Order: sequence, then structure tokens, then C-alpha cells
Amino acid sequence: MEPAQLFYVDGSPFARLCRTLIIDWNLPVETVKLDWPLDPSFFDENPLGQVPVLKTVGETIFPTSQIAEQLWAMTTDAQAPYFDPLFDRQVLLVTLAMGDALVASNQIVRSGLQPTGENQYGIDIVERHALRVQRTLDWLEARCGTWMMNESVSVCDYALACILLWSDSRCPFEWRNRPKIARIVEVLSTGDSFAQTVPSPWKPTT
Ligand SMILES: N[C@@H](CCC(=O)N[C@@H](CS)C(=O)NCC(=O)O)C(=O)O
Repeated sequence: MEPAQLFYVDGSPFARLCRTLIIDWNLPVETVKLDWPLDPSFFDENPLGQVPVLKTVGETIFPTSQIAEQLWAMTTDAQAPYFDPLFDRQVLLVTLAMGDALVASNQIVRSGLQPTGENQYGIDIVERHALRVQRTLDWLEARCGTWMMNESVSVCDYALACILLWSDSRCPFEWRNRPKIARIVEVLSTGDSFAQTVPSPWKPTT
């Protein structure tokens, strides 16, 4: 039987979440690194043209939340990081959506897109993404115990750590002023699966 394969690009915080889960859950999934930018033929795999994508027998799975659920289903016994898809879904989806906002804002800035005309949209979109990120971090900080979901480390903690560590290497901003979040990310960042998936330094593509 063909092994399952996870397609990723270096640096993607969403793919890093899946890669750390594969390592820590000891799953038989081959990880396949793709070059950046992704080839247009990748739209045949995922109509959104994005990684991560998980291919298992007869199935092509995305986006990240769906992959995390599939990987959890592949585990044989419950082990850290824990995942209760029904209970954890809101926090996981909001955390990943915050990652989408950070990535979208970074894309605008890195692409060198400047306003070329009058803003008729009513909001500054980069500022709006920044506010979305700050308010989501406040919301998550207020809900945290020792970890984001009760007293056990979960997939939500891994997702948050992958996104905030990505921001450090790609679009740094102040997030360590929230003590619970800062501790969670600090603890996770020293683990083996995080050490094995550190993104390479950013290189501009021209
Ligand atoms: N919401 C998506 C986000 C995935 C995403 O943004 N992937 C980026 C890498 S971090 C990507 O593949 N970008 C390629 C492109 O836009 O061409 C998910 O949860 O999987």
C-alpha cells in the first residue's frame, strides 16, 4: 500500500503543524517538500493552490484543520498533543484563521503592494488584519489555563505555536506580552518536533 504523503513548503506554519503532529504521533506519513512558489499544476491537487495537502489512499485532504482531524484518526492510542475535534474545533479554527490573517497581511507587505488610488473600501486592510490578530490573541489568552484547552497540551497549542514562531521569522510583532501564550509557545518551541521543523531564514524571491 502506498504510504500517505504530506505535501508542504518550508516555512508554512500550517504545514509545520501537520509535520509536528506526524512526528509526535509517530505516524507513517511521508513528508514531501515542494519548491516555492508552488507550481500552477498544484491547483489540480487543491483548488485553493495551497499547502499543506495530505494524500492518503483514494483521498486528497485539505485544509489544515481537516488534515489534523485525519492525522488524529490515524493514531492508535491517545497521546499528546491531545485532540477532541468537537470540543476543540472553535479554538483551532479561530487560531488557524488568525494565521490566515497574518499570512495575508505579510503577502501584501512582501509583495510590495502600495495603495495606487483612493481607498474606497473604508478600512486599511493591513491594519485590519493586525487588529484581528491582536484581538484573537487577547481572546485566546483570556481562555487559556496551563494550556489552551484545559490542563493538557492539544493540537490548538501546536497550531498557535507554529503561527507565532512563523511570525518571528517572517513578520515579527509583539506577542510575548501575553504571559500564558508566551509560556505555551516557549515550552513547545524546545521540543524535538519543533526543532526538526524550524523554517529556513526568509529569502526574497525576485
Ligand atoms: N487556510 C489554509 C492556509 C494554507 C496556506 O496559507 N498555505 C500557504 C503557505 S503558508 C500556501 O500554500 N500558499 C501558496 C500560494 O498562495 O500560492 C489552511 O488552513 O490550510
